[in-house]
Amino acid sequence: SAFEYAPAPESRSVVDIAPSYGLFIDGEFVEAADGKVFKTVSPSTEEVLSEIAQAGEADVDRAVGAARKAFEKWSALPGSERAKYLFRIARIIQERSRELAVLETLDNGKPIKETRDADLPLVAAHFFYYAGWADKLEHAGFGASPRPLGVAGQVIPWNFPLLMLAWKIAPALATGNTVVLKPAETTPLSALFFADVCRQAGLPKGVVNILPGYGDTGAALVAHPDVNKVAFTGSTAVGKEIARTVAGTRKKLTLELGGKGANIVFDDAPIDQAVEGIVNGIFFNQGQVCCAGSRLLVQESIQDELLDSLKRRLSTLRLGDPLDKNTDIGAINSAEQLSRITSLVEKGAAEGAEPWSPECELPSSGYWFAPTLFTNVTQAHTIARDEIFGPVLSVLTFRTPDEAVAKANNTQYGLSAGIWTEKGSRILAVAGKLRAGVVWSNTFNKFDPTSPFGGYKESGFGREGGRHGLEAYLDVR
Ligand code: TXE
Repeated sequence: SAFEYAPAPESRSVVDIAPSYGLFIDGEFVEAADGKVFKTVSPSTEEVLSEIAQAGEADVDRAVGAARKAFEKWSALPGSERAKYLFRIARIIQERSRELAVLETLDNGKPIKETRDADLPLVAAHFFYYAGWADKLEHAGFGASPRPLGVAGQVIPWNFPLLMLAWKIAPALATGNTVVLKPAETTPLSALFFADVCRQAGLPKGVVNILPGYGDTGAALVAHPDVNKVAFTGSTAVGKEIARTVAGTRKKLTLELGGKGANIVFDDAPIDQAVEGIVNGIFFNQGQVCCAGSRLLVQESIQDELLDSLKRRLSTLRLGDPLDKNTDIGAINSAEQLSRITSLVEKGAAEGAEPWSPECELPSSGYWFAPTLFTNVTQAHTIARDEIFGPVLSVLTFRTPDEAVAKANNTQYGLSAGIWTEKGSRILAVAGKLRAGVVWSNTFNKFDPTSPFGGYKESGFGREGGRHGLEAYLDVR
């Protein structure tokens, strides 16, 4: 079958994973005050990778205290001095990117090809980019000398553990804020490794604190009275809960939540290029991407041709060991996520949509889901409305550009969209009508630290990345 290939695994021995890790508070790795720990497993094998200290309320209080104390000196440094630390962090990440890529792949389950070629280069790029802003804030359009907010409480998800950390920490530090960050419970390792990078860079104690834990740790951080700024990426349900907690306080809030991106393919699109974009849009990171192109809107006249090409392409994807450099589809991050995907796919079939998957053998241990596409999907179907956050594509059709726009916008979300056509005028006309924070044309899932990213409607508010990403961490003066 297309799924047989000669494995060439990246060696996991390039990274040292300790049997246990502490919380990172005030420049030191420490145990949780109540001694609690949890395990992190490799989703591709279910092997326990390490035992992690689990932060409770007392630890949140201690970390926020350390960040508050560090804020006085850190915010008073000239921007050019803060820049030096950020440049140093960026360079260390580059130097240690092989270790970090393997670690991220082990803890998350995504293919090494992605951590090596997408996650890690983007992580370093974010630190370089925001290092460059640190001494130019008075030229950023936020007044003559904009002020940092104080202590930032940041809660991140598991789909891009280190990249989400970079999106949150780089702008916070560049603007003179200090940070307490809670990584997701299934992927704490790269954040703890980053703590070590901070030490290596000589970052002053308390400027960055890392508190692994579950949702209750995140909730305690968000609610802490001495946190001035809350930044969250995760589910829309938790985002709303956080918004309720923050309401009535003076904390500044940014939320980056779910999505149901439409990839719109017109009849004049370059088909091969579009097929690559569709595959990248929904199967990159097993579809566990907030801006995934999870709905394909194809112009009716080319539906058959496009679906034939797409199926042929899907039959060549290789699913398996994420450390294998040839692997295209890795493991789903957790048993919980796998069961969420499975139940939505079952619902899709029960409601009358037609599933199709390439022939593909799933490994016997770990969390796996075969690439799936659904045809005969209508807008009323659950799989056309709910975020699946897995390798599942729902195919809908349209006849006119107006119908495409109406269908693309027919969602509670508003994060991303893609347009495939040779006509520049059509790109501009359609993009202007799409209610999505990011619109790609003739490409998909392209990221760059210079571009702001964020959503409309239930996809959240505020922007991360680019000059706009600074705004979330500054008070205008
Ligand atoms: O998200 P949660 P989950 C979507 C996606 C996925 C679904 C559920 O559809 O299927 O959400 O994923 C922390 N206060 N996205 O359950 O629970 C939690 O510990 C403060 C889209 O993993 O939102 C983790 O660190 N924090 C998304 C983080 O929030 C809380 C990425 C995200 O977990 C908390 C992830 C609370 N009450 C999931 N409860 C995206 N936008 O990219 C949990 N957390």
